[in-house]
Amino acid sequence: MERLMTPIPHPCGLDFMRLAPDLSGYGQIAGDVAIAGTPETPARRLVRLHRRDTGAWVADTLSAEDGQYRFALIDPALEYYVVAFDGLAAVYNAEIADRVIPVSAAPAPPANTGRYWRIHITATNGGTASIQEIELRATPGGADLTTPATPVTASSQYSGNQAVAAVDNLFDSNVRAWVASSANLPQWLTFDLGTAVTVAEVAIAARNHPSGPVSAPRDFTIQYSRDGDTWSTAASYSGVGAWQPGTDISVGKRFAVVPE
Ligand SMILES: [Ca+2]
Repeated sequence: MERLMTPIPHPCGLDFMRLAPDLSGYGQIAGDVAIAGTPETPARRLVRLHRRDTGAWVADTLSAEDGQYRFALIDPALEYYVVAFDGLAAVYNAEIADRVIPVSAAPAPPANTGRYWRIHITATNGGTASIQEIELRATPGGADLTTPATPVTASSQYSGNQAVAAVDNLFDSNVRAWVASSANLPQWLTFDLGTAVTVAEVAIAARNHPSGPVSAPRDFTIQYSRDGDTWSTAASYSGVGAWQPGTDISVGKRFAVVPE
């Protein structure tokens, strides 16, 4: 006699798995197979997953030597039943676990964490948007996550004031600042940090130029994205004024980034 335990989540036991091509998702079903007795004997068995509503076959796997098996990448919204049997040996009857509900393993995107970050400017203090230098920091007052090699793109850039100038760590000339190519808004700068990071603080220095303070951001958001395509807003700021020409990052302003 063989029994099939009610499946429970566990991280291993996957030996091989064959999936019907029409079902997928982030659901997981895990359990173990054992031969009844004192003690029970773990059993290596063919384990087959079916949809409970239609009986359609979904996937096969083999339980490991310790009896454990796992199905992954299945639809978490469906119910299933699981059949374990010993195939050609035919010593034991097949055992069924019915009404099995997957555990959803969908990865929850962490708040305030992304590979791509940007400043999205919807208003300046009157001039064409510009920034001398911007720093993204994992901790307040911490190291700058950008470097002069960080890929930067902009909504637009003036020919002599490229987007990369916002992360070149140079303040000595106003050409070392990013300047948009027109006074149109919004304007933005996007940074590819290479891997997902959490940003806790942004420091911004206005362009080191007489026009820097009026061209500095007034209303803006700090946004993050996992793919550079879909954006989430980490923090919003409005009415930010009283900027000084940015001769150093300490002349700029610091903004705490808190998930919204
Ligand atoms: Ca710069």
